[in-house]
This record gives sequence, structure tokens and C-alpha cells, in this order.
Amino acid sequence: DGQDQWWKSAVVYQIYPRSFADSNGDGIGDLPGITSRLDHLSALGVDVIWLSPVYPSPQDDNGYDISDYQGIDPTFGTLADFDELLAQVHARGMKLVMDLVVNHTSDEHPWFVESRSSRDNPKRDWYWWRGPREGMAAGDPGAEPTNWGSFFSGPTWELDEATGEYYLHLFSRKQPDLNWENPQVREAVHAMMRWWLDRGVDGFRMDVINMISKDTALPDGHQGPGAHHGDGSPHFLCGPRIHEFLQEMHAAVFAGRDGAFLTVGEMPGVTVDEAVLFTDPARREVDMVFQFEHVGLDQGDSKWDVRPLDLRDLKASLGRWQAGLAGTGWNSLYWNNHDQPRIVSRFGDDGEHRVASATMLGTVLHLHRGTPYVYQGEELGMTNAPFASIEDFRDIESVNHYRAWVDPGHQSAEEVLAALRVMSRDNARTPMQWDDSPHAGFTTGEPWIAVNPNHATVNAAAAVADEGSVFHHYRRLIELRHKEPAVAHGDFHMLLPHDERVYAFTRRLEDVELLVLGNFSGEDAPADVPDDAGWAGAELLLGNLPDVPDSGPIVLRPWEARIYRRT
Ligand code: ISL
Ligand code: CA
Repeated sequence: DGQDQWWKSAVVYQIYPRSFADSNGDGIGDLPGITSRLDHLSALGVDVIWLSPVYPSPQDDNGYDISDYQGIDPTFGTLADFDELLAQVHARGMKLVMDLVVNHTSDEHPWFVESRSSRDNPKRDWYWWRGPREGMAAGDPGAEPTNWGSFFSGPTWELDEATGEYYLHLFSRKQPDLNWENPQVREAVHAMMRWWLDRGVDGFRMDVINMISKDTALPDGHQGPGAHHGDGSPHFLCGPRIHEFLQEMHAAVFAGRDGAFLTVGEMPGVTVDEAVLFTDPARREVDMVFQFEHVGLDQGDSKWDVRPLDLRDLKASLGRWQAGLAGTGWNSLYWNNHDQPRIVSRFGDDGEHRVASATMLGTVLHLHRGTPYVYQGEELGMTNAPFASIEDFRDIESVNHYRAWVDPGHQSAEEVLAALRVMSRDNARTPMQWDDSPHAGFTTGEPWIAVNPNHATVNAAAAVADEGSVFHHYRRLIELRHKEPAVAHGDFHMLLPHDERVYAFTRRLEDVELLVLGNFSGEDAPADVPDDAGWAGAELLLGNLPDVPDSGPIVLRPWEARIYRRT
């Protein structure tokens, strides 16, 4: 029944190295900085660390543009620093998972430098090169081979003047897409993965891995009225050979290797049905996927079209994923990562009810069926950043979006800034708040991006010293997953799908039943679940507010969460 799969009762902690801890005062986090802070993670109790990219990189997209897969960027340290970090992680009984970014490389990777050097270079076919659209000349407006828009604004094609052809880049122009149709590309990636496993790493988080198989005909995408570009995603998301490529990777990299590994595929736009296929253990593709449906519910046509969350949509979405992967497959659970705004600012209340709402959100998430991911600072209830002007932003996505909309006058600077303040990825990338000292204990130098001024009160030192903090609540949630098998392995049953304020569900494993309740509002809310008075007398495993009455009916206070257990 899958209980042998160790990652089902594990919790993963994501480190964004640039913003975690700086050891040498250059204002940028690094590997020795991480090593120096591992006791924080041991105290929290996490099982696995996922490290965002630390490889040599021009840092156009903060390391998601890799120029050497088998090294460490000098900004972050050396391979010796890496080996030391890995040894220290293992010494604490944790595992380390690397970020695998192989949909694209940097344009400064030697493979691409060769590929662009001439049309008949042996590596030409390692990337997607195409001539201009039929009947047009290279460089003509609209001559790009397809009408696709890049994730980071502008077209997905860049003209290489020297050879007169365009190359494909779904992300920035410094992130050319690898051509996975070419078997040499696949073999090179597999060899690189084996090299890291030989070094001792425990698995991979696979960046946009459902984009590696494209429709080789490269058709145009649908272009709505007023849109600057077409939507190419139907032609590159979960493309025709994606399952073949992942099965081949598993066979070439993991099969027959001793060890307990974790693989997670980051898959924007993946459907429940596709996710079942990706995570069916019998198919040997990946252990779990990262899906994005629930973090798109407060967005309209684009992520910059910000809308309020309707809690019923969140329950419908997460509930559908729980049901869809109940029999076969496995969920990842997350509110935050380095691409998402802070959850307490997004679905909670980062003012008066910061601690209550952060702990409620953590409770609801961690009690779903799946492997929870904690993003650095989430365990402190870190909030979005008070960015004043575009000069405060660093993220290529945010800066490009601003230029693409404000410069030509499509929107005012204030309109664009209002959306950036809510949705920009930089909200997640402000430095980790270790203490209340001037740069939050992150660096002794000038931080590469501003520290959130609320570090005076929101910081790890204060949280660890306070039993009522977000940190200790997350620690208890992680401990609960380790101790109570129903959390990892129980069935999931959603309650109150139409309630606009209360999130409620049960988990059941054999004769153990858990009831999980969360109030997503700043008002008292009755939890109108079947037998609530009976539940009120059951064992309260964990709550986020003091003085919980032990008789019903159950009325949740603002942002209150409770977990009951009965047999
Ligand atoms: O945040 C996004 C833009 O709105 C997402 O579309 C994001 O780009 C997507 O989830 C893929 O993310 C991953 O690949 C990107 C990188 O910029 C992200 O940081 C990474 O998590 C390209 O490598
Ligand atoms: Ca540094």
C-alpha cells in the first residue's frame, strides 16, 4: 500500500541560496552560510532540503540559467563547500535534493556557444533553431517562427544575427531551450545526474520538466484579442514524448542504484489525469509533481490580473487533486516557493492576525495527503515586501513585465507596481530574517535585495524563543506527520465544500479518524460539520489558539485551526 515510500511521511524544506545566509559579507547568500544554519532546520524537524540552483550561472534568472551543470558558482562557494554542506546535512539525518534545470541552459553554456557558432556545428541540433516565417526575412517584425509569448515577456524566439536563424527560449533570451529530441542531449543530462548521485545527493527537483517534449511541428498558439503574443503552451506542456523521456531518465539514472531517492517534477499546467500517470509508481517516472492550479485561483488571464480568492474555489481545486491521486500517485503540498508571493500576505492576514493566519494555513496544508514543502521563511510567517518603486525589484520576470507594459504606455507605472507588489516573485526572495539586527542577520554587507523592515519583530531568533510562534507550530505539524500514520497515509474526505470561511476535512486510516478545521476569515465562524459537538469532546491533537473549549458546538475564532483525533 505504498507505506514503504519514505517520502510519504517526509517534509521538504526549500532553500533559495541567494537569500538564505551570507557567510562572507558580499550581500549574497552562499553554501557556507547554509551550512552554518543547518541547526535551524534540524530544530524544525524537516527531512529533506531542496536547494535551488547553485551551479555556475550568469544569474540572469538567479541561477535558473546554468552555464556548467557540474560545478558551483563562485558566488555560492566551491565544490568543497558543497561536499561539506552535504556531509553536514547527512550528519543531521537529513537528505539533500538538487534543482535540475534541463529544459534550458544558459546561452553561455559551452553547448549553446558551440550550437550557435555555425549552422553545421555538431551541436546545432541540441537546441531549437528555425528560420524566419515562410515568405519573411529574418528580423522582420513578426518573422519569428511561431507567435508564442515567453514567460518573461516578449517573443519566445531570438534572432542570432551571425547565422540568420532564431532559437527558442520559453523563458529569458539567456535561457535557450534544449532539444530533447536529440538523444545526445538526453544522454548528457543523464550522465550529469549520475555524477551528482555519485557525489551523494539524494534526488532532484526537476524544473519545468513537463516542457521538455515539444510538438516538433511548432504550431502557432491561440492569440486572443489585444494579446501581444500567442499561447504556445498546448504545444510544449506534457508534449508527445514526455512520459517516454521521464521513463528513460529513470532507467538511465536511478534503476538499480541503492539508496532512498526523491524525485519531484515541477509541472506548470499539469492536469490531474496526467499527474496520475507521472506519479504512478509502476510507471517509474517521478515520485510526485508540483502543480499550480491552487496558486492560480487569485489570478485572471495573467498572473498580474489579481483577484480575490474564493475559498470555495480553493477547496474544489485541492479537493479534486486529493481525490484524483487517492488511488494511484502522490501529491506535493505547498503554499510557497521562490516564485510565489508569501502565503500569509496572500491567503491570510499579514497584519493583526499574522501568527494565527500563518499557523492556520500551515495546519490545513500539512494535513492534506501528500508531501509538504516549506519554503524558507514560511516557518517564520514572513510576509510580502513593501517595495516602493521598480528600482527595488530584482526579478527578471517583474522587471521585464514593467518594461513591456509601462514603457510603451499600455499601463501606468502605478498600475503595474500595484500588481507587482502583490504577485512579484521578489516577495519570496527578500533575505531570510534571522534576527533583529540591521540586515536581519542575513549579511554583514549590503544585501542584494532589501531586507523586509518587519525583521525587527518577524525573525527566527524571536520565533524560536516563543512557544506560540509560527516556527513552533510548523515544528509540531512536522512532528505530527512523523508520529501519526493517518497524516501521511490516511484517506482524505472534504467537508463543507460550499462554506465561504471554513476549510474542513477528515483523514482516516483504519480505526483512526482525524478532523481538520481552518477558519479562513477574521470573524468567528461555526464549523458546521457532522457531529461537531461529538468532535469537540475528542482529543485535540493540535490547535493554533489557546483555551479551546472541550464541548460543542464548534465555533472557530478568527483564523483558528484545530486538529481532532478519535478512534
Ligand atoms: O513564476 C512563474 C512565472 O509566472 C512561473 O511561470 C514559473 O516561471 C514557472 O513555474 C517555472 O518556474 C521554474 O522555471 C523558471 C524559473 O524562473 C523559476 O524560478 C523556476 O521555479 C525557469 O527556469
Ligand atoms: Ca556571500
